[in-house]
Amino acid sequence: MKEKELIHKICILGAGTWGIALARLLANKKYNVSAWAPNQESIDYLNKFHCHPKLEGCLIPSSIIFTTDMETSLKDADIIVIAVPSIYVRDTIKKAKQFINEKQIIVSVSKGIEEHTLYTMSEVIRSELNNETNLTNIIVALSGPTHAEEVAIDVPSSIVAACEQLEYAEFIQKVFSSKCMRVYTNFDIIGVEVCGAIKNIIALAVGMSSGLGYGDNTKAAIITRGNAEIVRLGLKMGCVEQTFSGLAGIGDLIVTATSMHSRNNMCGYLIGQGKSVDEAIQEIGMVVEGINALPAVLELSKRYEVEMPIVDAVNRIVNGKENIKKVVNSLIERDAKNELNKTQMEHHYEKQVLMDRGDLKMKRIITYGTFDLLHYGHINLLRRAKALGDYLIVVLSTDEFNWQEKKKKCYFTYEQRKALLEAIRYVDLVIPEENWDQKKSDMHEYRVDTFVIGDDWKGQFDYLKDEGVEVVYLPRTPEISTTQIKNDLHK
Ligand code: C2G
Repeated sequence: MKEKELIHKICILGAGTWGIALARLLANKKYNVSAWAPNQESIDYLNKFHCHPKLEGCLIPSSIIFTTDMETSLKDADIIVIAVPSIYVRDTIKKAKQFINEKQIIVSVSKGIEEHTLYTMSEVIRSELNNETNLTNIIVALSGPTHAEEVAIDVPSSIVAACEQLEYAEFIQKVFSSKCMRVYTNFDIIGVEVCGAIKNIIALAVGMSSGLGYGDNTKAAIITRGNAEIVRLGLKMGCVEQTFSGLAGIGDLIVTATSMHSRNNMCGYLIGQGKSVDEAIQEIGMVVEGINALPAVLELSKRYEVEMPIVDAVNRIVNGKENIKKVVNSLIERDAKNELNKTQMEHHYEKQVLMDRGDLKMKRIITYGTFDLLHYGHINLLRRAKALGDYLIVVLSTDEFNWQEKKKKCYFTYEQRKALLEAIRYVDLVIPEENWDQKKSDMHEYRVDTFVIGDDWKGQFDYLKDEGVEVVYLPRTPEISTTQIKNDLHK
């Protein structure tokens, strides 16, 4: 991993407001920065005046070299920042890859999802680098609540550096951290990119509501329900739930949906005021990523069968040319919904906790049993099992398994026994035990560290050690058992 002094040069492809704001941040940290853009006129202006018409009060360091020559710009760069609008990312990489070597780390700061492929920007970059050139560069996404206009004048900001290989996210964290930029890391790069793309559409909706004259309540409602749509889709795509309540998620959604710096918010506002989409984009004069993201996000919501009424409404207004008032009212009149889709969210959340906290070296314990007529002997077992780690999974014998295999007729059904176990604070997850042989695969599926069971089973499950699992037999609580309870109640 290169240290700071070993970074000879950073190349920024895309000298728009965000590319320039980042170039300035890096140049102020004394990095050698080159910024490329295709347009000679804008490059000449930047080299001559060291300022940008859309970045008021921003003094661009003269050390930054602006050029239209991609090869020179990329030469000897250790880090390449992709800061072009999302619809130009593929084409830019196509042109750049002949000058790229795979030791260079690529940082994507474009927000969008590609139409047809439904790829996020890091996936677009990856596919283009692989295409004929088989380049396997590390790609880090950098995304968060960071309007270029504010970063360009050192307004304190925060952002997320996301990469599956966390050590590279941490490397980029160091490179981009400054006294006014606080960088966090996250391994969930797809989640970070999905948030960054879809929040632009929600911001369009918020702008539209303001343009229609609706108030802050409406704004908050659309932001909240818009975030719920992003979370629903993201979870179905296998993203990590916490990403959506982080900087790249709700953080970016708030800043995009509430700030007049936001082109998406402004564009929505103009449409709400009665301008056509084209007139609104024309007036903004810059790329409106929310408009570009619509087709792909709609396609994703269909592919993953996720209801996204706000995204759908924005699409009907932008592409369906439907009357905005009619669409907005139809949204408000939709059938009432409960806020939590508990089962799906609950199940996914448990899985996510397992996966996320797994990276924090969480110790996972598993135990099996019938747990009928729950009593303090069971509790003693569960408490001691949990004390051996951080996360306790109880694999609960189903009614069929009990009857067929253990000849046990339970007093409580599986669902009742499950609910009782889930109410115990030692228990983190309850899953069904359907046969004697599932233990081996359970150990791998749930990445178990330790198998625990009462010592009435001593020696029966030692074979699990071959699965890399510690096997612990805990002394039973002697004087109590479910059978005992039944017998006593019989007398
Ligand atoms: N237990 C205990 N003390 C008791 C009663 C039970 O420590 N007085 C423990 C058992 O040793 C077991 C757990 O509580 O670890 C659940 O007990 P049962 O419901 O009787 O479980 P069992 O029928 O033994 O099922 O595949 C393994 C089986 O599912 C275990």
